[in-house]
Amino acid sequence: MSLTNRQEEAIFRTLDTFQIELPSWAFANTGTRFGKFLDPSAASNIEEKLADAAQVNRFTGCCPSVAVHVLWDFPDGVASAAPAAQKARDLGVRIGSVSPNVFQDQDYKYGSLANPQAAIRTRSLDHILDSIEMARAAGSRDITPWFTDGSNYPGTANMRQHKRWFEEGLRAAHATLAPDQRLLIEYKPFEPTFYHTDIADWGMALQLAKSAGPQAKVLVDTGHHYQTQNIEQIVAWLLDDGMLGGFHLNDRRFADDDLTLGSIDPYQIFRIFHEICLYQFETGSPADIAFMVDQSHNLKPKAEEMIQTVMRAQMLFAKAAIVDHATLAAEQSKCNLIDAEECLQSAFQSDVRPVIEEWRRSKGLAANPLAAFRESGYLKRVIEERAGRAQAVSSYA
Ligand code: AFD
Ligand code: MN
Ligand code: MN
Repeated sequence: MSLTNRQEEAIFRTLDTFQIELPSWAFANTGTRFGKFLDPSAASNIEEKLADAAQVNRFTGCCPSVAVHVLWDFPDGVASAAPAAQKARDLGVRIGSVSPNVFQDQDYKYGSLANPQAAIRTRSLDHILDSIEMARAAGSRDITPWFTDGSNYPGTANMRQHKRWFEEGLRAAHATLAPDQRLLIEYKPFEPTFYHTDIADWGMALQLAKSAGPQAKVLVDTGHHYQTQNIEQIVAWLLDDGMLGGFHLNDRRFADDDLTLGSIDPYQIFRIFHEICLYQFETGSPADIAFMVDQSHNLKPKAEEMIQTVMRAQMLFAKAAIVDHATLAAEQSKCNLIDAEECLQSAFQSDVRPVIEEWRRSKGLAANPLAAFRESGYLKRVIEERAGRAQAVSSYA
């Protein structure tokens, strides 16, 4: 069934403003704890990551910013931030969210902001303050810390003390934010700690954000939930509270698998996007949400997988944009359960691809960004340029 004019206009309007941020780490060689298979096209420094991300933006038209990890992308700290930002601008993109890294150094073995040693708590706070400085130097708004603090065995950590250390540390970090910056607090139920994680769910992240200050919000990583959790309900509550800062988007089969968005459960992502479209319909104002991808791929070609992710995100958001909210509300008010569900499902089942392709043509973009990227020869060129640095490894890393 073809779409109505109203639906086509809704898709055009949505795609005109829908932007999604790419993670620098998705373009580099990553892997699992069982090792990694090196990709000859993989980027190995911020310049190459930005170049690859700029190609994804060139063909999709909706990825103007690149999320960075300070230890991996700003090796000289603040001194690296401005040159990286300039390189990004030269490529037609910009540096997006800045992730501190308080989980890799040996010092953080027993935690960062909640480490029993005050000196390490101070060290991790100083790193977060430096990251806020780097974000400012790069012209970035969002600082997105993810903490691995927690414990693996009962009795090995005082969970209330950890809570208080986090309240203290995040309040101190928030105090140094520039007026236009935000601190987006991410949560995750487990991994790499397995008995308790200090910021384990949306409630803890919400409470810590509210205690940190008015520029702190919650970051929802779609892979950071138990299998049966209703993520769209969490999104609805955070939206209603003005506390949803943004997303790390990915899909998962078992845990935080960081798979391609919509590859396992596209209906769930559609329902999340529907809550955002419904909020915007009911409030009449756009939700100020950062859509970021957080995926890392061991097997798929990196830039192609990013284009695939972006195309899927546009498709699922376009489906959410055509839900008939007035009819849905009317059916809900009369408890017409089947009609209400069918109203939502009919949007999800609609094939929005022809209209998206029309929107791309109207923007001077190729109707199929993946095909256009493949025809561009970029991948072949960078494989030649980056040759000689990667051999597949079969042993555990
Ligand atoms: C891992 C963590 C978390 C974090 C990301 C980037 O689980 O999602 O945001 O790495 O640091 O996926
Ligand atoms: Mn994440
Ligand atoms: Mn994750």
